[in-house]
Amino acid sequence: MKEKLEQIKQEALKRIQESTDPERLNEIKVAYLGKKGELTSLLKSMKDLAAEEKPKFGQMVNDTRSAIEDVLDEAKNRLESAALNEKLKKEVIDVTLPAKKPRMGHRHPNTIALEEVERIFIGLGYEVVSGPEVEKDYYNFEALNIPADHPAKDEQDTFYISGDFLLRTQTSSVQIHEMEKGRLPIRMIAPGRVFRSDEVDATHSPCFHQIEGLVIDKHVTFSDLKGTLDRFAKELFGEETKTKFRPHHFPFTEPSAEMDVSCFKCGGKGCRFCKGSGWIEILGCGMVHPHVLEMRGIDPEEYVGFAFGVGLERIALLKYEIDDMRLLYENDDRFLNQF
Ligand code: 2NL
Repeated sequence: MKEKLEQIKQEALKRIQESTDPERLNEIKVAYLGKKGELTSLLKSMKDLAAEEKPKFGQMVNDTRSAIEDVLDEAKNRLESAALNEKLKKEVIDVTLPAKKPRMGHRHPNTIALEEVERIFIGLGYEVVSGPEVEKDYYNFEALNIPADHPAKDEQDTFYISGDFLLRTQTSSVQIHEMEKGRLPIRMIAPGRVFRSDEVDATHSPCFHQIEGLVIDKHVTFSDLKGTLDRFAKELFGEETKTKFRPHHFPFTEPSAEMDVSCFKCGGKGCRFCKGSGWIEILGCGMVHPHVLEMRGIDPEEYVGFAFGVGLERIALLKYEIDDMRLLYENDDRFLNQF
């Protein structure tokens, strides 16, 4: 039986030394030291031994058990630390690698253009005012001399919310609210989102931005309007820019005009950009209609005003030579990153 014990021990040690994974060690442990393992069955066969041999043999079995246990523990530690080293080697982090560059956002061309326009008018002493995008029919149309049956209401067909409420078609409504406050004089611009029931194409969108300006004071003349907008054009497109005012019609101003600027591409000689005319249309303007003042309780004999409206997208498209308005709304990084 002693030989058998020795044989079991040698065999177990050999199998332990040969194993390369900790799972395997567990199986060996069960096979030799488990309840149905080899050592246990040897202990069970002790009943065949002489009484005086029993304690001695029991001791030997226990010694063998602890010898196997020690070697098992040692092998387990060895295999586990080898596995850990392997893992660490595989997962090594190269701290010298250059970091990924974060994608930085920046101002949208519309915003750049808006801030430029605001800078110019703030410099001329104007206030920047904003107002609601959902308006009453009254503030969007009636108060601007556009009664229910006026043809201009067709041209600016919009999105009606319910009953009397609609999405504003122009930011003039902000100026009506400002006039209502009863503080004069007024020198303001109202930039903001406006809505019209238009199909999307290279120059139209159902939602775009407008900047309207309003001045109301005593002794304001058409020359003030021309001088102000001429300065605006020169600041925006360069000192060499010339302006031209063509008669036009708006329901809320009288007289009314459209302002062209000399083409900043060809200097007025005529090119593809200005379609050969040398001029580019920029904005609409005029002297505030006396009826508009009257409706707001301002005496047109005492106070006079001028107003203008300019499309923000139009400015951005011209300034950055973008030929399709849809590019401004697509949020394509490759486009936006150029500004
Ligand atoms: C255009 C024309 C314009 C106005 C807007 C205005 C506002 C008030 C009173 C009178 Cl409260 N007028 N705004 C005046 C003339 C022209 O815009 O073509 N905009 C893109």
